[in-house]
Amino acid sequence: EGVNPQEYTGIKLQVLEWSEQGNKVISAIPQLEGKKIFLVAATLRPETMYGQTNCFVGTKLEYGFYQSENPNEVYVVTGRAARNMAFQGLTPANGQVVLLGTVNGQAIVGSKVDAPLSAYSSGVYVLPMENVLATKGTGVVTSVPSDSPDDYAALRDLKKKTEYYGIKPEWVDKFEPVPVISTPAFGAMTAPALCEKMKINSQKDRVQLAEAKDAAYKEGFYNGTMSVGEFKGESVQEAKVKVRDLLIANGSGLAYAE
Ligand code: A2H
Repeated sequence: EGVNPQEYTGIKLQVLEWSEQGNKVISAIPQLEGKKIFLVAATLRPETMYGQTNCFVGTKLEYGFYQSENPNEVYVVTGRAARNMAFQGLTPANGQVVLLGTVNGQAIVGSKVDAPLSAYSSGVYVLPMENVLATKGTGVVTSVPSDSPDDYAALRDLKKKTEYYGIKPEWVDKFEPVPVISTPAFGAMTAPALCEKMKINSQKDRVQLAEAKDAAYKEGFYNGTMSVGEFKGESVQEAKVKVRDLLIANGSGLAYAE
């Protein structure tokens, strides 16, 4: 971790339908009754949210249900993130953390969530990813396989081996990457182009993925143009803050730093 704060955009993915396991967990927590529950993902690329195809959690991570600043809303994040949120106006009172219950990442896999701005407007699924760190962000990663090599590699692994990963084919089958940003170097979809060029075979190819992530981020930021959405035709540098502001203004995003 560096010395400068990292400014994320928190993306609020409302749970539309719980997995079987998730349903058992939430049914046993009376304080959750009647509340809107959101998985909150931390992203550095709010302008890519049009291309969300799923949401990733760590199967071995523990998540909490935390009362948010809004009495009707509960956030699902790691305990570490909740403690940070308590000093950023995202809990009922400054410094206060109100934990209503806990759930293991594995139990929420297969839940259906609403991904704000996504082309998949009827919802996307919560899926497992091997490299979700407990020490970064909220422990929830929203997946944009068109522009994130990590997300592309992980989603492709899942599509190839649904049984191995314990997921249903319908959670991944029709969720293909969608073009969001075009760049001179990588065309309509940066992550698939880079993964092919660098022969990245799976989410386990950590060294090449780190390199691809760097290349994708730089090319997208400096040379990318929006191909969809409210700011279509604008540069990524301009659109980044506008999409972030739009998400925050319509209540589906929040400012989160650590
Ligand atoms: B980014 P930094 Cl399109 N574990 O969002 C692993 N990865 C995590 C995480 C965690 N606990 N929390 C957040 N992240 C991911 C979009 C995106 C991201 C795109 C392209 C690149 C990219 C869609 N996923 O990140 O180490 C999140 O994925 C590469 C910079 O704090 C978040 O932004 O710099 C990014 O890593 C934060 O990484």
